[in-house]
Amino acid sequence: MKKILVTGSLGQIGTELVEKMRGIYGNDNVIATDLRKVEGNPVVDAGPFELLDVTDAQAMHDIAKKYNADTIIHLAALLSAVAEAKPQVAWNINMGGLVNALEVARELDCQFFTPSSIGAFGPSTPKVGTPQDTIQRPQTMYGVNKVAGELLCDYYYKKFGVDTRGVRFPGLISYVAPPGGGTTDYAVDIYYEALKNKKYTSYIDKGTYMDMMYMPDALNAIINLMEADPSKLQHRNAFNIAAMSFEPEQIAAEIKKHIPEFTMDYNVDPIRQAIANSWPDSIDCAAAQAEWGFKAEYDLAKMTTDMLEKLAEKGIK
Ligand code: NAD
Ligand code: AKB
Repeated sequence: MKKILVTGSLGQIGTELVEKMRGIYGNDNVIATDLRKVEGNPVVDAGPFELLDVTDAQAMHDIAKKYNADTIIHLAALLSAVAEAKPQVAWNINMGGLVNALEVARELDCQFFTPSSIGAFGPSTPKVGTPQDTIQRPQTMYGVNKVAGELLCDYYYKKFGVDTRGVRFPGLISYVAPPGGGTTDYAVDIYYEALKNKKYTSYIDKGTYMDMMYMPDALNAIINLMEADPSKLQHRNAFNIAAMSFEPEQIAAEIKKHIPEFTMDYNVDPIRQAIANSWPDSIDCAAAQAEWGFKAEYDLAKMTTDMLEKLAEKGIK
């Protein structure tokens, strides 16, 4: 990775990934792009930034060529709850954007990364210890996009030799940029509300387990997989990775250790609850561990301490 083009770079992942990669590869070597521009944001100000709608194939090609990109990190997408509300728009952005990005990678010989998700699994998938290779019959537009995306990336690798790599991210928890409309967002919102109001109303019901990961582990996973020796990769699109699995009562109990007066109640959102019910409780990460040494540093306790500290430093109270 020498010249890296990032799409959707102002989102939850891109905001932190661009900064981390600019620290490693050099400010001028990470070209951030997004549909929108946020003045004063370091992603826009600290290195090259271009407006790019990923459904515009020619514009993506032109920007990649202008900067001599040798790597594409394709992040632009609609997340599960938004995709379920606007399925046709989600298809256009999630699939149209992906095939455009893969075409640019093929034409300009770029290494390629795009994230899949635990949303690529569905109700008929084994729910506990979900294997790397298993049944994938999701019933959400987001899940349909993610399964099709995994297959498309494998196709570009096998048919055209594009070096495509990907992970199935669980819910990502972070304190820098807000999440963009997913099912797992409650596990971020709860920290803000705990500091601001000492209480939280969860839209996900008690007893609903989902895999999660703290953002520093997610960023390391992207970079480590992209730097991994290709001869060791038996899988490519996409590796199961997770750091913890919990249900709302458990994250609330962890927060209570720091904020004893914190309370939580429930007002379950049937749409996001149905999505969560169709996802695994906990996935098996053995392939990622064996093939490129995946390891997460943060568990629920360590993440909670860090989240509350970092949000307090940001002035959230
Ligand atoms: P996000 O919603 O926070 O950010 C997406 C970004 O894409 C936004 O900045 C948005 O402006 C941009 N965008 C939307 N439409 C666009 C378009 N047509 N052209 C260009 N940019 C456009 O998303 P994120 O959380 O950063 O997720 C990035 C990727 O990671 C997605 O593929 C998502 O499915 C995947 N993922 C995320 C999580 C998570 O918990 N955050 C978990 C699993 C997988
Ligand atoms: C979402 O909830 O949509 C994302 C994901 C797990 O893909 N956080």
